[in-house]
Amino acid sequence: MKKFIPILFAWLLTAGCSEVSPPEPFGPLPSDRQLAWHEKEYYMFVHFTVNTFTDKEWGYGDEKEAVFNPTALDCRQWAKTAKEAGMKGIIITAKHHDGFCLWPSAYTGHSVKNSPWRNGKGDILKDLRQACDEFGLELGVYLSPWDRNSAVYGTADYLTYYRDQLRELLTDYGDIFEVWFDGANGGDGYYGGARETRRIDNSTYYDWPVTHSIVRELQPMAVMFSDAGPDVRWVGNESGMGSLTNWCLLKKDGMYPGGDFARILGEGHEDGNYWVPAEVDVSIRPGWFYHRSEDSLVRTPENLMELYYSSVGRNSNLLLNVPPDRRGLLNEIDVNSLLEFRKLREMEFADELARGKKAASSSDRGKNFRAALANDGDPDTYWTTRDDVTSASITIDLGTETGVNRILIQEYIRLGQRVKGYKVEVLKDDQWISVAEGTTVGYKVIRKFPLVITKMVKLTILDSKACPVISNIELYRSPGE
Ligand code: FUL
Repeated sequence: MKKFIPILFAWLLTAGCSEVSPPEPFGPLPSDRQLAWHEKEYYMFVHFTVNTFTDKEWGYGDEKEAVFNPTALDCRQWAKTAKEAGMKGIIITAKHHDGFCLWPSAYTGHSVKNSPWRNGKGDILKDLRQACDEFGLELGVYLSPWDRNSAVYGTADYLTYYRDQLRELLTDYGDIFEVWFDGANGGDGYYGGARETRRIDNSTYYDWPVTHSIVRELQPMAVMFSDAGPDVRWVGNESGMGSLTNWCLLKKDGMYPGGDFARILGEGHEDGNYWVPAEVDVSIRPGWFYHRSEDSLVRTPENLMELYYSSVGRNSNLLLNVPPDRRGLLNEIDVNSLLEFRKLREMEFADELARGKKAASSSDRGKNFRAALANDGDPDTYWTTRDDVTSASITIDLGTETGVNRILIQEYIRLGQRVKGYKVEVLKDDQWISVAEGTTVGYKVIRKFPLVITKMVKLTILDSKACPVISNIELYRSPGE
């Protein structure tokens, strides 16, 4: 009998542990840099170059440096606005397709150093770095792979040039949180005076793995964006629409920037083998660059709120472009809209109703994984079930009849993206009424539904790739529809 005691003890120990040990991670997982990126949610895109002064969207590459002459450029105003708007960072077009560089690159004369702005002594990247530091924002860079100014574009020498410029940007301007690789390649351009059409093969010419390794080496915490990642993917449109079904997963092998993948990029791949979440890039104006003729077409705060729901509310980050005008300032019209949008957002999510309320679930995994951990306000705790459960519900008891019209749900994505289907119901006259249904959740979804007065809200995970792991549920009564 004596020898069985240790065995019994060991059995009890493992049985006890297995009940309270966390689920194993499932499928592809986000890296630390991607986790940090998810949490940024909303940041500013700044499109600024010679186009601002020539009133174009795509410069041909033959613009004289002399045209670049902002009269009152102030990166502090950009950063202050971004901060006050509730954004977490700024990504700037260090070089757009026209090839003009906003920093004094050592590798070309086609830059601010030959412009009249500050007698050629200015450096917008440097100013913006300082401004971002002052306002507690992160900095990202867009370096257009297509360069309509460069004489060597289309040859191997251009790749050396491109990578040298990238090294400058990633070495001289502090920590960079995101590097943006655009997929556009239009063909014709100035190309050092050749004025011709140059076609490259998007799938091979840029030899992306080499460029990616430079970013990893110089800025290990920076995520790289392109149509095909490697870290963050384009959402497939420029109208601000995240996909309702949105997997952070992608089969990116064989994909490349500028390929014909727009249809896939919205949803991602349910069975994707890499974590490559979607970013929604969209402009506050019809164009990406400032045009006075579009002053009356700036998105309203209400429209920006819709964008927020169709991006952040659909498991995507929102990269909102706000282009400086010819003074080098964000225009007053845009600034007002951004700040009013912030107020709207604060009103929309003013009173969280679920925090700390009684929560119960149809099933849980044990002590450290109970329902109450989904509405405790702690993103590092979660409600989950035993491994063999892929459908379960959690009910939040609001205590009294309460008006509700929004739900926010988050998966604990450190353990993978799992949920494939869910529904939200409220108790009305002793009956459960469905108010929202959906497919994926991921980092975050926010769903609107018509105002209901109820005491109980139930989230049912209808299907999940593995046991659901829900880190957060919030409920709101917003003044909006
Ligand atoms: C596109 C570019 O061609 C536009 O000019 C803009 O920069 C947008 C963000 O990406 O591909």
